[in-house]
Amino acid sequence: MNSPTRRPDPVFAELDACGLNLQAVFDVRQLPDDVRKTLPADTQERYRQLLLIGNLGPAFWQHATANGLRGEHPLDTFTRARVVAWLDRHFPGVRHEWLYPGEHPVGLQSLGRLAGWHRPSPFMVGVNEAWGSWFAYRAALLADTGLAHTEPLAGASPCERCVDRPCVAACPPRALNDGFDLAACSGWRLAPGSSCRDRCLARIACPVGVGHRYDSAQIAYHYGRSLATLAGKVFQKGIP
Ligand code: B12
Ligand code: SF4
Ligand code: SF4
Repeated sequence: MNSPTRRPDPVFAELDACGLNLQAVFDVRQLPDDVRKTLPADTQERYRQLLLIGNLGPAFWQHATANGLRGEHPLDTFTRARVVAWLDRHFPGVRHEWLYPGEHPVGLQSLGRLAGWHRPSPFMVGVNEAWGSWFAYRAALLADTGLAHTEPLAGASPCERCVDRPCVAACPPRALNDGFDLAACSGWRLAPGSSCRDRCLARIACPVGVGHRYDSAQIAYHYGRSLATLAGKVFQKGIP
């Protein structure tokens, strides 16, 4: 699938082919100050570009799980291997530095907003008028590459003209009624027999981009990980 964020560009074909089908390329000198100040101090001397890579829809999961899920962070491991192979092929030996997955905290939704992928939703996962909420950020790295910079994806927030707001009504503890109430959401998710242990009913109720919805195994995997994080059973830096 070609990314809707750009005209088809053969340079990203290998990433598209494994479901890492969203790519944005930023000029590090043009990043706003609030993003730039979160980057390593020597970023501008060492790197020309920041690459943001995501997945839209279920293809990434299908590729990443084709041989089973192994290790502690199987999706991150898959992503790293594919991105490294892609870099080696197109930019052998290029200087680069991983921000995510990695130890360097970076606000992925802020970067997604700059790319035009992210619009805020009542349930805090980004929505996009073409794809709904069925996308995630898989990699962010600084690189001394000379790729064409991508234009931000145009489009309005689907929530602005959503009158019924079915996501809000679908949330059992009414955690979305007056802004996002993380304590109410978390409390409900952790309750015995909760209907949100392995899914977010609000997210599923959103009618936008249903054609890109993850399958139930992928939804259960992601929400199982975030539930474990909430329960304090695992400690992770990065994607829950
Ligand atoms: C901490 C975190 C959580 C915490 C949130 C607690 C909190 N209030 O801090 C918990 C564990 C609850 C969580 C859960 C989930 N998360 Co989360 N989370 C993050 C993480 C690691 C950091 C967010 C952050 O604090 N950034 C720092 C600030 C400064 O960055 P920012 O962009 O400026 O701020 C935004 C976020 O903080 C966000 N935010 C604020 N509060 C909350 C609360 C929740 C629940 C979420 C999802 C976002 C969110 O809104 C801000 C403005 O846009 C990001 C990854 C990242 N590195 O960005 C993922 C991220 C936000 N999570 C994501 C997802 C998908 C989820 C889950 C759906 C599980 C999953 N992995 O599928 C669940 C859903 C929530 C639920 N109902 O249970 C995605 C969102 C993708 C998207 N398309 O927008 C991200 C971007 C990870 C990724 N790699 O794609 N998450
Ligand atoms: S159901 Fe409506 S308000 Fe809720 S996320 Fe979807 S478009 Fe936005
Ligand atoms: S996970 Fe459940 S409780 Fe939390 S926002 Fe979604 S529907 Fe509401």
